[in-house]
Amino acid sequence: MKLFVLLALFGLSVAQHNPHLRQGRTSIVHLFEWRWADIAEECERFLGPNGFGGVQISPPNEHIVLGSPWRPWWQRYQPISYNLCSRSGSESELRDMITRCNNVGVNIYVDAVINHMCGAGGGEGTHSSCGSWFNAGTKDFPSVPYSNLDFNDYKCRTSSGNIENYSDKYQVRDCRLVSLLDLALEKDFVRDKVADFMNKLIDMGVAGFRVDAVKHMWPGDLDAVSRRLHNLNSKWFPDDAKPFIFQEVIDLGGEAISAPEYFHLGRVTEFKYGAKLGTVFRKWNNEKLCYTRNWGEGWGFMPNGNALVFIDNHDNQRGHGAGGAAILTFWDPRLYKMSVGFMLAHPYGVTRVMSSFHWDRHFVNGKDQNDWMGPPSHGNGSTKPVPIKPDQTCGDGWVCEHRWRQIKNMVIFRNVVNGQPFTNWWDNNSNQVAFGRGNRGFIVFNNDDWDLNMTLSTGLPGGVYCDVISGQKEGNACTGKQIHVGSDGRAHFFISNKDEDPFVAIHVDAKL
Ligand code: QV4
Ligand code: CA
Repeated sequence: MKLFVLLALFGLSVAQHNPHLRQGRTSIVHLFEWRWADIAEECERFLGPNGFGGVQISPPNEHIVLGSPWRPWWQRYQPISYNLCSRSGSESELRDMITRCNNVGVNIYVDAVINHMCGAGGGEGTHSSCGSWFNAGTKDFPSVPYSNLDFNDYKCRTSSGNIENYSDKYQVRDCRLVSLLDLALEKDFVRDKVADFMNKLIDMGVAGFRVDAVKHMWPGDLDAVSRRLHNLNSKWFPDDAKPFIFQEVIDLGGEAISAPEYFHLGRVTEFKYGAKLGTVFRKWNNEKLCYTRNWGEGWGFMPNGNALVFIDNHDNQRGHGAGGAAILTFWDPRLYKMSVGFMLAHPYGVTRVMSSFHWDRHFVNGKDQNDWMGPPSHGNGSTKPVPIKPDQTCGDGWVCEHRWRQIKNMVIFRNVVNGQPFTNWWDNNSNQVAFGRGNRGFIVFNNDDWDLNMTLSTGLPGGVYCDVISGQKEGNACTGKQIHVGSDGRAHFFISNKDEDPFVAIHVDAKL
């Protein structure tokens, strides 16, 4: 009987670790600050056809609107209500996007901000994305409705009311994160409101949630919310499918709260991944690419089945959150493409690709003064659409890393090698490495300051393959390097350290 209960609990929790990706798809892309109308188009014209599995969207609920024309991107992390109108669009646009993306096999994951409402200094009025009245001073949010009874201040013991010390877990969970009004998730009323919000989205067809600021909430409270959640909409998902939950917990070690406290509730963001891989590709701290032979759990990362991995996110690409200067971003395109390629080729974790907008970086004493800048916008503060140029890249300040040929092709690579083991490792004791994924794909990196010139065992069937980094297979032609794999599975690779992208990737779907 006990065993049965244990198994049942285990089954329940494991369900929330499954992203329910469809048709052999494997990766999620974060379309940071995109409008719903643009995401719907992108699902149909690009993400669906190129094998992307899902989109993490920016918070869809009503948020504070700050200044004119200031409007920092982070205003969306200050909820005013759970009405579904935001900087990205209206509820009907949101619903249309979810339907259209689902219909082409692309899942939607919602960024759920449920730890807090707006900052204590957010004032009074209707400066909110749906125009709802609120008063941050008296903690009144009538369109939820929350009142001052629904916040944690009575439990917080710091004099400022803010989190002052991350080695005190009570502060971290019961006090205000940078003054954000902290919700009393121990109350059934608050749990019900949060679950209603998430259930509305589940019923609309989303596949799960990136839960914001999870370190700042008690696992027991999250469990109570999670038990209230509906199964996914059976129009697109299997019966009894639970929403995929991935929790933002920054755990680089050394704090009172650690990632394993949340493993039973869903996956957890593995922030060590990008911080370490950035250090390796930058060759800082005497790191070398050859040390990644045991990449994953061997590097002290969380168990594979718990991890959601990424090179950078919307915080640490601009100095917020964790990871510091080691984090690679689109600002360092050569190393960035290599590290994203490495991540997508490697079997560890559920992978998330970042898609950003440009902003005017302006460093003073090492700090970017413009780390607040919001998405490309019109004069009235509304977000600009994402125009697609004839060469398929994006215009108007949208970076669209996910459309870069090398990254898009590695998303496809991951689908092609899905389920295959990590095989045929080779390294030169320095920064040249290669590995395969069973008999489906093979990748070679040269991050040394000299050429790579080697014959390697690929594990692939003999034939001519098109490198999907320097080009790609188009019809029966190859626009990049061609790699000849012998009947013994061996192939010769030459990668100059001066190549635009000093890595090569081949897979069975790019065989000529
Ligand atoms: C400031 C001061 C406070 C002061 C207050 C007075 O810092 O000490 O009390 O003014 O009014 C913004 C401002 C911040 C301001 C705050 C409240 O940057 O200076 O406080 O608003 O007005 C994003 C941004 C934050 C932003 C927040 C809310 O990164 O800068 O704060 O949105 O708009 C930790 C957490 C982790 C978190 C990470 C950034 O453990 O959970 O920090 N990451 C997530 C999101 C992130 C988001 C939040 C959490 C909050 O990924 O984007 O913060 O929802 O590591
Ligand atoms: Ca809290």
